[in-house]
Amino acid sequence: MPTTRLPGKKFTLTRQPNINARILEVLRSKSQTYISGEELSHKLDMSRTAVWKHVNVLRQLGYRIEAITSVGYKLVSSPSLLLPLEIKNGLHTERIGRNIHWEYEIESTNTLALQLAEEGAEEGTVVVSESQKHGRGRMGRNWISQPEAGIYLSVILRPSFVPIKAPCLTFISAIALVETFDQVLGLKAKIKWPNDVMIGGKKVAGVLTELRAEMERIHHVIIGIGANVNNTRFPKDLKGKATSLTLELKQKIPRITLVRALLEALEKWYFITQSDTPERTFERWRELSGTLGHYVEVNAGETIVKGMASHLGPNGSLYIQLDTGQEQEILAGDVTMVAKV
Ligand code: BT5
Repeated sequence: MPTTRLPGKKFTLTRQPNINARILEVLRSKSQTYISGEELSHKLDMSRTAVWKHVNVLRQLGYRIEAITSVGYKLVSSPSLLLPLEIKNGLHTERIGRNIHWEYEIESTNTLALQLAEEGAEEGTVVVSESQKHGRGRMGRNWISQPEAGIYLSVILRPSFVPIKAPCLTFISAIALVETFDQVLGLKAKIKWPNDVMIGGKKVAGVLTELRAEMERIHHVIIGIGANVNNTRFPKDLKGKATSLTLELKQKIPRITLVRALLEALEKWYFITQSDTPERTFERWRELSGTLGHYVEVNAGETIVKGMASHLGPNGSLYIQLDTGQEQEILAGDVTMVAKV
């Protein structure tokens, strides 16, 4: 199926998402047969000309809809883009993803999500894009975003708990990613502190959590997730350090199924952090961790620390047991597994 290319275009469907969703719903309810223009116009309460126009908008977005004069319309296939209509079709969440903002190309989904959050976007709003011009990592680094290959999305949360529980929010995204890869693909990934998702020692996904808070109250949190799904190429400096799901499984991966499962897992863990102690989230993180119990080198900006990654602090920090036997707390940094010499 040819892929729809809409570089730089705003998402036409966001203007009338409900009508287009309804058309798809009716077409999908009779996927084996043609549905007449008359029946469609009756069910959707619009003229046959209006039906035709909407069908054409859907076609521009990559839906293959056959139309035969005097017979009717039939949905043959859907695009592989992460369109809100596709994500929402079969998404079982209460809050996350009720509102989805899609762009073909964007500077950074986190930047737009921050802006929407400032403007009052509702909790659970998702910003998703097929490609990012300046995908952001932590500490001013960048995130390579091959168009239509990976998942680049941000979720706006407005948790009611105190900022001290915020580290849980970083951890739940990595937990949700690992659970999703396992549930959908049977792929076992591990978390590298704080929230890199690794397969066979190579990074497959990363999380950038940005928070706006006062001492007592969180205004909003943006959880930005980047995952390499059908990515086949990486820049030279990432050779041997990055991987993708398709490279691991040697097959094309349905991104939409993954996004749905990811949003569902994220919501499940978000609700757990709301209702339970941080320990429950920390416990799950520890189970999925590939860092704890290993000898590591941590680049913490000014200093390099070597030792055994022993445990997490209550704020999500990493404790390293140095060769001297002393413990050192790391608040932020990059962990590399090394051999003890
Ligand atoms: C992260 O930062 O891993 C967080 C990445 C978050 C990206 C998402 S995409 C959607 C949302 N919108 C954004 O603008 N960002 C979020 P960090 O731990 O700092 O890792 C960055 C480092 O990972 C880079 O310096 C590279 O070394 C490496 N890297 C960059 N792109 C990569 C990729 N596609 N796969 C694996 N490694 C990558």
